Formats: sequence, structure tokens, C-alpha cells
Amino acid sequence: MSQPPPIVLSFAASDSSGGAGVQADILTLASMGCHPLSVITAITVQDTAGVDDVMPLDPEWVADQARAVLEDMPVHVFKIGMLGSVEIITVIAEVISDYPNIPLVLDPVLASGRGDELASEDMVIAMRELLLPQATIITPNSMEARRLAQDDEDDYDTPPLSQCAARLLHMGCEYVLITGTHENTSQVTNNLYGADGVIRTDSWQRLPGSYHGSGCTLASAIAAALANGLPLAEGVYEAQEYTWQSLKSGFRPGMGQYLPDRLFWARDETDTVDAPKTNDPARN
Ligand code: PXL
Repeated sequence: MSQPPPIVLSFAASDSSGGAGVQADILTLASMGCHPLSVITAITVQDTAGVDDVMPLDPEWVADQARAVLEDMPVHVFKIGMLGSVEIITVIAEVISDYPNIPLVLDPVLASGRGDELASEDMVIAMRELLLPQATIITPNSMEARRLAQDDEDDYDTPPLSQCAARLLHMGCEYVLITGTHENTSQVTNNLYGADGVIRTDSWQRLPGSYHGSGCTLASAIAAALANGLPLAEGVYEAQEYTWQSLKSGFRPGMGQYLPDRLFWARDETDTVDAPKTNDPARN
């Protein structure tokens, strides 16, 4: 029997389109060699064009799913995506606080890339107070970074992203990766910040088209890289590379957005291996 792969526990909502949410996490984590555990926080009704409805789960069910698997298996990394309610944030914060040595990748999902609201203002406050202080790294896009870092004194001026990052670090997370997909720049530039400022800046060719599930893919890929033992800054680079490749190989299965192909490497014809020959006469 072989050794189990590194185990990553994803707290996430179901996306019936298979583009984002727990489905994106499972595909990404498995594709990067990890065993994904999934604790479902909410169920969404959605297709590739948008979110129609959200049903958060009973918080007790969220806690029970997490406790069951945590008592059974050694988890190497936690990944948190869409949360569903303040009560769910509270129970998750409580469960993970019992495991302070497990790194946490927090994707602060506030809205879908298409603009569907996925978190209330109360949830933003709960995330800031209960989850950010426990996070190894948070992965907001620039809009999420501005909203999370918003201060009563900002009035109508939004601070520069470097200042948002400094505020988020001050709230207690160790690293902040702010992605630049939503910025009006020719390339997509992502910045990783730590206590001493920018640690790395990576720019990627902006791909045409609109994608659903890129943020979940990136955060899960970072979780997988950490579970595979990569140092954080290197893992953040590898995860961006993986995400960009999956977007470049993206496909449009329906009438809405493109989805990343998290298994792009398995479909590369030049990489395919012939099926092993068999001596079984029944099969020849
Ligand atoms: O991309 C963020 C996200 C996370 N989780 C679920 C989602 C979305 C975006 O639509 O639907 C379930």
C-alpha cells in the first residue's frame, strides 16, 4: 500500500456549475497531488452565467463535518473559501483555533468575479476579526482587499493597494497576495506582501475572455503547494503558474463564462502514455 498524499481540508460552498467553490478546490488539489477533504459551508444554485441562489448550511453541520475528518486524518493545510453566514464563520474559527500549527490559506470570497454578492457586511467584519488573525496567507483580489481593509476614516478616498495590504497584515495574517485581475492594466500583476513589504511581484499575460473559478483555483493551488512542502513565496509562484496554465487551457462548457481546466496537463496529447500491453489472450 502506498503512503497517503498530503491532505488539504477545504471549507467551501458547492458550485453546481463545477467552475468555482468546492468543485474547483477538489479538482485543483487532486491535480496537484493532494487528497482533498471537503467541508461544505453552503449550496449555491448557479450556472456558468451567474449565481441564482445560496443556501448556507446549519453551522452545526459545518462543525460536525470538520470535526469528523480532523479526528480521523492528519490535515496538512486548511483552505477556506465561501462561508455562507456569520455563524458559519464563527464555528470554523473555533474549530481551526484548535489546530494552530496547520497553515491556513484564506480566500476572502466577498463577491463572484461576475459581481454576485457572496458576503454581507457582517460577514466581512466576522472574517476580519475571527479568521484573518489565524491565516497564514490571504488571497483577495484588489476589490476584496479594498473592502476588507476599508476604514471609517477613508471617506471616499480608497487607499493604494500597498496600504490595504499593510492594514490586512496589521489585522493578523502573515502574508497577503493581492491579485490584479480586476485592475485596468495590460498585464495581470499580483503582489505578495509580508511584514517587510512586497516579497514578490509577478505579472502574467492577460488572457481574453471572462473566467469563473480562477480565485478558488489559485488559493487551492497555494494550499497544495504548501502541503507539498514548498516554501511560501515559491509556492505562491508555482500556484500562479498552475492557475495561468489552467486558464490558458480554459473551456466554455455552457452559455456563460469560461472555466479553467485544472487537469490541463492530463489532456496534453504530447504527454500521453500508451496503455500498458497485456499478455492476457482474452484482451488481445
Ligand atoms: O470565486 C468565488 C466563489 C467561491 N465559491 C463559490 C462561488 C464563487 C463564485 O461564484 O460560487 C461557491
